Amino acid sequence: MKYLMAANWKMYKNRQEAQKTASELFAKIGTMPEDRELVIFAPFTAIETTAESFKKNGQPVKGFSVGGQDLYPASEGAYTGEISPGMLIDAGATWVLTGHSERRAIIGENNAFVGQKTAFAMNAGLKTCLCIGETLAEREAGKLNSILEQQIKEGVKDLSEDFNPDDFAVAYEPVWAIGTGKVAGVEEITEAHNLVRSVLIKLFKEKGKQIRILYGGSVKPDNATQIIKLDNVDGVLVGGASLQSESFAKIVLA
Ligand code: G2H
Repeated sequence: MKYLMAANWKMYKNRQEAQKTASELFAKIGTMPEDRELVIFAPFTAIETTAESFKKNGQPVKGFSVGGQDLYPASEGAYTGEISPGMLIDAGATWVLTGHSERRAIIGENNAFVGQKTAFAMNAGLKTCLCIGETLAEREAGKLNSILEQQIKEGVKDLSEDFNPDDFAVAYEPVWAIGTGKVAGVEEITEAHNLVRSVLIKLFKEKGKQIRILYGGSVKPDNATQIIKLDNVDGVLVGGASLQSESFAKIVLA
């Protein structure tokens, strides 16, 4: 299983900025170490230029991928403002995020809709990273386990039986640790990731052991090494610290 080192650029970077950061990252990392791979979840308008920045002699380079931050679960149609998996693929994306907490909180996406998106993306041939995580209020009310279990179950409920576990990942991002500078402690991360793993095994048996579980929430160059060493942490999803090539290159190589 390769570590998945993912950047979520959120609503930052125009095409020129994306091109600059991606090219710098490409140069700083050079050959991607065999035990890991990188994906940049870029804004829609910057997917193509980011994917182009990861090419050598016009060919995509192993270990460097680009994804979209969301999709609409339909191939095409009258869905003003939305984007289809085919459009993301056409722009150069091979991955997509579903259920990021900012979409759940700001746009109001619920588990059922996130589940529809996840299955639709996978069926359309996009590798998919389903994001889950509890709010501080949910954690304090002792609902950590039930919230995560529910988010996973509904998030994967329509996945077809024969999906490839390399093409699917779950990102655990405690909402209280996102962009706040508060990192979950080693014990909190371990507890949550073990729980996610046990739910995945319950749902998918052997295959559940091969699905990558990423940690997200204020990951920085100085805590990345400690975090990816933990059991059942198979990568990271990085927001703020992925915007500069310097800090994200350090994380990718942590
Ligand atoms: C969580 C994370 C990236 P940050 O949203 O998905 O952002 O690293 O800024 O906490």
